[in-house]
Amino acid sequence: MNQTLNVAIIGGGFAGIGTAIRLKQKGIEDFALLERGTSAGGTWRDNTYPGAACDIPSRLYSYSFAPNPDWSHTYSGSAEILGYIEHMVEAFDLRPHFRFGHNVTDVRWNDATSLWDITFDAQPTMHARTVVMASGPLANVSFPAIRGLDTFTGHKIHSARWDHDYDFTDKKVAVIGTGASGVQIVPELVKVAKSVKVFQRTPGWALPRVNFETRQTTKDLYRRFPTVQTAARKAWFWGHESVALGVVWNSPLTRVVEAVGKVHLRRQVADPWLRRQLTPDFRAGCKRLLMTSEFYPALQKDNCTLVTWPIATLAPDGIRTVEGIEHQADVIVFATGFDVCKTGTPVPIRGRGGRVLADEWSGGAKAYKSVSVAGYPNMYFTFGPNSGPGHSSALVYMEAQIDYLVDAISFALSRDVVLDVREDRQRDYNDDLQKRLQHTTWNSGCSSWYLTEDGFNATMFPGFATQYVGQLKAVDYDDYAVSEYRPLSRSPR
Ligand code: N01
Repeated sequence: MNQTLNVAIIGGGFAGIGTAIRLKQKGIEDFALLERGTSAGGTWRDNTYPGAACDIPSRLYSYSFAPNPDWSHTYSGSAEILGYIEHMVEAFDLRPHFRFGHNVTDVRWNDATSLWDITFDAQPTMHARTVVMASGPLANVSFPAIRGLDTFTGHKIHSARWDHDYDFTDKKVAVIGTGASGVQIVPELVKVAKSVKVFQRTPGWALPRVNFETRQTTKDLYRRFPTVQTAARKAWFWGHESVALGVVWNSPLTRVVEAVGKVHLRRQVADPWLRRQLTPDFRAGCKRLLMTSEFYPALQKDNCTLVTWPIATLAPDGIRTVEGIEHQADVIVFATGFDVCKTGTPVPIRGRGGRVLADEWSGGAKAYKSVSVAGYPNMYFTFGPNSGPGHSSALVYMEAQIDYLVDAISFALSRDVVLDVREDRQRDYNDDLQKRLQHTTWNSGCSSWYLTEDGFNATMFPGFATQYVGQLKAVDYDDYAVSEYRPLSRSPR
């Protein structure tokens, strides 16, 4: 096997697969998808908890270059999304490019060879002219730093590593966390468990999610007339753009979003005390909005209890809250989110002259247009710093990144050059970005996985999706230092 690749893509989830498809469509075939797991799918392979679904409509949570007329519902479940991903792998013949069981441990630029050296825990080192970091922000699960975590003798399950062998029937279940995952899991567990206690630290803003089944006639229409499907996607796109003014920016329209949330709560929860416990005390959008019509009704089932006392410690038989009550549990479900890398890098990355990206990002990650980082030539990030949408589909943003980086890769390969984004362009871009972030809901005073402990926002893009996509429409090579690729200076191996 050729161990010096034109492109190494790290991660075989949505971003890696999208990159692979676009590379192939540009005629670039010498690439590998380096995946630590044993199958494709990334977060949608890992998140198989009951009720797992996307809270963005499937028409928009899919690639425009791989439209799927067969989405069964407005919002699809995780199995269907994984099926879509697997279908892309087959339809675009990506399987030969996959290297499963390749757990990257180090990525290092070699100044002498102008190549990236990629090392693994159990595979020989590879070399690549280009690296695309597509490992995703939500890959590593996070167990909270709760006292006594190891003392609990019952079963522990994390939302993103579901144990499908565990039978919840007639069990006493505790769920910690009421974020996007928690609100999807609880309605499913109350259907089978004896009791479900939901431990909520911070109530979030929830908006209704109305999920319609797609009729066969609609699917047929989309198949026969793809432009109709494109139009439907555009309609969803602009629908989401229209809510950005209230969700992205801390503006008078944020009050309108909050009013919708309050009406939703009032319509679904009659008990004023429960309503009060579920009422957020931060601006809507600051944390990710919860799209659910099932969570509040589930909490009011006879076998479900909301616990809002802070957790003091886990005990052998359950969870003890600070007022001294011990809540017995057979199993604890941790819907406590992910270990999101905002101040380091998912794997050690060394650039020109041995510079270490984790050190440069120790105060918060920064990149140029979220895709390139100065000093790390021919390396591109998907879902890189400040590329998160608060109001639209991550895949819309990802598609823009992919098209941009594939253009840059194609340019560099065809002209035998190395592209390194200019430090001044990156600095100016980030100075402006951070100023704009001050006016957003995310920076309006709540804690979320979007911010570092110091409150630095390295995650979200402060604008419309149209602006994000627009800035990546074309690569401006003036933004990059372009140098000759000198393969002859390659050191002997
Ligand atoms: O994780 P989260 P998630 N004691 O970090 C609580 C994506 N996603 O897995 O808010 C008690 O949002 C924590 O409480 P608090 C999406 O991007 C997408 O739910 O920090 N509680 C919170 O309630 C999302 O943003 C879909 O006070 C503790 C919860 O655990 C991202 O994944 C579906 C605690 C963690 O919420 C993460 O969502 C699902 C402690 N010590 C997920 N520590 C789609 O539909 C944490 N918590 C696309």
